[in-house]
Amino acid sequence: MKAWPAPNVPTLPGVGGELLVHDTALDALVAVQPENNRARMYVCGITPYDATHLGHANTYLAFDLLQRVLRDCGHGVLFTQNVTDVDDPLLERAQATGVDWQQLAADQVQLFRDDMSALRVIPPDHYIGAVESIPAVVDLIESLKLTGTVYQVDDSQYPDWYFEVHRAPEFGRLSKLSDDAALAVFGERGGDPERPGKRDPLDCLIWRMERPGEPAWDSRLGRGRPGWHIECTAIALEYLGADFDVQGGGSDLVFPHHEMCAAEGVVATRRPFAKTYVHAGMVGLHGEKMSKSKGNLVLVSRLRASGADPMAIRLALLGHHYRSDWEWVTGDLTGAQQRLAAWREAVARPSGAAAEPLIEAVRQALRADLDTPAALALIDQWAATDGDDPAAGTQVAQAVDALLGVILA
Ligand code: 5CA
Ligand code: ZN
Repeated sequence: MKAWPAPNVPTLPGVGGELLVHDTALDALVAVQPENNRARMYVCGITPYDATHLGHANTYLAFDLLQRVLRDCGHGVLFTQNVTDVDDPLLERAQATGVDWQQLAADQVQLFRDDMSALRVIPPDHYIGAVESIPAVVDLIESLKLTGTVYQVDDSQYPDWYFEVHRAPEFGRLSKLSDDAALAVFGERGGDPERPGKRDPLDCLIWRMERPGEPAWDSRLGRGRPGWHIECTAIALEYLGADFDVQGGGSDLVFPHHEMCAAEGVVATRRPFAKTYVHAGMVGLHGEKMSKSKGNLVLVSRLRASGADPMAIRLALLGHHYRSDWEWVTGDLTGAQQRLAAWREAVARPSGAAAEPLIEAVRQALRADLDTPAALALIDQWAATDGDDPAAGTQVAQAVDALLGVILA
């Protein structure tokens, strides 16, 4: 699938250093140390049934920032993202609104591309739809079959395929949920703990047999379509290989999604699925997590259409630490607009305070678990200080572009 145009990312003088990020599995900060100087990163993509809201944008900006910091440390980044372009919520929305599901997905993916390029998010090297990954999914299920960890439910009408999650060593290491909590969350987030015929209520669907009126594809498993988790496992293994550096998404994906992906990956390859699991916090509105299913959304496209500068939207989101959960208020945008204006005015001055100490301090803040609130405060301070270095404005503008993705000049 086509991604979106890449923004220019300047290289700053003096690359090197190390990024520490919070790993969900260890609940600790760990260094990202890619082999051969090339980090492999997978970030779960959208289910395209409604336009990009600020929660999505916040999550994708967190990983954009992570990529920018890795590049500034001197690493290349191989970045893969999926699009869940066939799944229950998409089909249900298409059905409810009388739109063709493929058209709905295509339209929403295009809106997402436009939003991501307006926000200057670096596109993935591989942008892969669930539909186009069906051959890889079927191959992966075939290799799981050889390990004896998959089965068909005893249902003469719909003998769907399931994966035995408890066969994975260390299943649960990401989410660390009790059995009861895991069951409850599984039921809320697309799982089917009550389905009769499963060996364990947490076992996850990997291939769903064709139902009347639903899209389906011929395969060695029977005619059907992929389950959700196996889609990301197959795409990540195909385009990045096992034991890749960073698996990313919002914190609502820790369980069941990333736990299930890791379990499938570990069993299929006998290697760790990813080295580090990084999760962004949830953005809320009016007391609840912003979500397509609840409809309490602030859409990036709508803010842009109402004249908001995408760079101010970007700064508004970067004003919060990527791991925190927070509520969007309109003051976020007005505050960011003021900040953007102050920074733009400061870099346009004929001279300013020396850029080098500022850039080093911003780098240190970002390398310590992407501390954007600290980085932004440092730049505020620089902008409020006079100085006599005529090169400072250009240097700071370039650093803000490279590290934060915000264009000032
Ligand atoms: N297609 C799957 C992943 S394979 C999916 O979760 N799609 S999504 O469209 O529902 O979400 C896309 C990304 O946005 C996920 O990483 C999710 O964690 C994140 N996200 C969704 N809602 C919010 C929110 N309110 N705040 C922050 N991130 C969010
Ligand atoms: Zn995913």
